[in-house]
Amino acid sequence: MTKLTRILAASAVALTLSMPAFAKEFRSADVHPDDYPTVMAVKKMSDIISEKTGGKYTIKVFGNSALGSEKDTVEQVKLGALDMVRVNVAAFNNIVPETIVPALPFLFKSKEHMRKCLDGPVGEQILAALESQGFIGLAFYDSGSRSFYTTSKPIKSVADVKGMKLRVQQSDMWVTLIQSMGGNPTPLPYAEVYTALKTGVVDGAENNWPSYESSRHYEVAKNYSLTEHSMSPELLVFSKVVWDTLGKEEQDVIRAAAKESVPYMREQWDAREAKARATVEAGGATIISDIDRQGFVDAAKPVYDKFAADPKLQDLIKQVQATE
Ligand code: GTR
Repeated sequence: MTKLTRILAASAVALTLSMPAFAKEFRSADVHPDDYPTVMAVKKMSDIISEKTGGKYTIKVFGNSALGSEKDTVEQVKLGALDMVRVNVAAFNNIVPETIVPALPFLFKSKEHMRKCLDGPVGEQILAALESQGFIGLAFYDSGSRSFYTTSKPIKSVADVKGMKLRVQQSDMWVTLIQSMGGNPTPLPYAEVYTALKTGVVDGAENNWPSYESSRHYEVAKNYSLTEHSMSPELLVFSKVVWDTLGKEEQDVIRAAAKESVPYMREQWDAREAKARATVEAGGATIISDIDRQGFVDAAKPVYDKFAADPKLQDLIKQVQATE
């Protein structure tokens, strides 16, 4: 044996001893960059899982839509080609009707109300409903309130929405919401919105502070109208195909780690919301807070009639309304 082969052999032994017998890195997708609260939270979840399994399991997050749009990655998770995904509930609206409930316009009274509902039985029922479609619902993350932003004419009342081309997430509920306000909805993947705004394919879009900021949409659509029309939360799901290959103990560790990442996510979220608002204001965005809110509430009613008439969804809505 030469000196080099002796060194190589010794390091191979050392490596084998320091690694668990079998290591698995789950792959998870996100449309946001590395420093966004949803991505940071899944990385936190990875640390928790790694610690609890002695390094046997970890999660690698592929951010920035690297694995495709939310719609694409949800399909990959269904097939088991991808282990996990963090998306907005909108990506599940057409697949699992229960996920429409927390996205309904003007449903939650406040951030605290939304958190309480999603942390309790309402949240559990929605997560459980995902299973029949091939998904394990692990947790909800915050997504703040969504508001409209436009490239030219600012939105102050429903009348302003009339005839406007507005980008929405790829969900029928969102398409109907914009139609009911008199606008022309354009469903597009998140990664395509910046160019659509810049080239005039759409006149505006809608999102929360951190997305408006991190996507740089504020640079091209400078009028941010505080309509706060939906608190559509984020969802963390695992592939049932992959889940069924895991033992009960491993499943419990994953579930618990997802839940444990929620308070961490919320801390990051609250800080990021404030920071994002300051960044867009400093970057030249105009915040319009003088809004005819009741007009938007009234215009959104047809969405409830069309998407929430099912008794199962009615029951969930009643539970939300009964939550103090
Ligand atoms: C963000 C959300 C993303 C995506 C995006 C969108 O607020 O975090 O998951 O849904 O909105 O509008 O497409």
